[in-house]
Amino acid sequence: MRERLLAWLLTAEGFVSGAEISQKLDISRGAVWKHIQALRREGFVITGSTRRGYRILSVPDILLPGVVFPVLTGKFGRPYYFHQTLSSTSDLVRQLAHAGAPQGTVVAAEEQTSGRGRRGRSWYSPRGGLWFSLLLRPHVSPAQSQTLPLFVSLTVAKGIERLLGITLDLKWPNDILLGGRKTGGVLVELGAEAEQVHYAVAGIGINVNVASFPPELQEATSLRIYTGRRVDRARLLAAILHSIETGYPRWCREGFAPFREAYKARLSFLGKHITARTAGGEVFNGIAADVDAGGRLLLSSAGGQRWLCGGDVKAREGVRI
Ligand code: BT5
Repeated sequence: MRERLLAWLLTAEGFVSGAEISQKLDISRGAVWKHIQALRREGFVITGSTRRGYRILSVPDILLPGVVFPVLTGKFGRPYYFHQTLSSTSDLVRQLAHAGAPQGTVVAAEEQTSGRGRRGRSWYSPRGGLWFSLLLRPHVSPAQSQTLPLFVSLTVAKGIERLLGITLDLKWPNDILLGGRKTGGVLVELGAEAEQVHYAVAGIGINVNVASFPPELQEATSLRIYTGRRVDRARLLAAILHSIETGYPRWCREGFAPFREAYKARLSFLGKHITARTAGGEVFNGIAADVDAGGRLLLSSAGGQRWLCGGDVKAREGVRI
């Protein structure tokens, strides 16, 4: 009920009278007042007078459903769950996936207490960021799903670029960078059997309005630090979901091939000397020469060529990327 009232107030041209609300929503004037008070407690600034009714003056910078719903443009983001604090948004999406939640389900949190990256690494998730997970149910093989993190990173970057008019870089396989510093990351976790993917949880973390980072993350930056302005996180979430949703049917049908050139165009270290560490701990040096349609990175060195399926890369000492 409160969401219907909020959606109405947000889209109304001017004041909406208490009597009209009470009649249309079939609730008492007292109940209308209670909902308005609850919205004020959540941070909405609402002016009201007995004669003219209610009008929203400002919306809080919190990813409440009532703030996010009006700006969503597609199916992704419905249903949408929001929590002030969660261990990890991906944990909740995984539970929802097991309970039969549909593709497009999104869980967002203002902060995560155990946000995670790949291979058990931790992800710093204070207030001010955009931390959310999206449930996908692609009809693809586990082999094709290898390129899902690359596809998601690319479309997340494109969504941010389109909204803010800035250019982002990508770092293979799943990092989003601004001016060479990490601004976001993508973690895809699968629920799959040998032949079939049942679901994929795309966990997306973007340092949006985060103002500072702990000493061990001095290589990180945020959209706010980089652009010098606060970013509307609800609109950013909507832009990212729109971007993923737009490319997703094609990725399901044709895989990563149609996205490969756009991905490579954003890879800041392509053609440069890098050091790569595989998931198994092996270290290779070489020139980052290519990324193929299977999402593998080609390392080229005097010793020959090597295709990497996953791992971490960084610039060789003294090389700027
Ligand atoms: C990632 O892992 O980059 C994937 C991050 C995914 C986070 C989202 S938030 C919503 C959802 N819920 C979750 O629990 N996770 C997802 P990886 O490539 O393994 O990078 C992890 C490394 O990045 C860490 O070891 C740190 O060095 C660094 N790092 C941690 N927090 C950071 C931050 N906020 N900004 C930049 N770098 C960070």
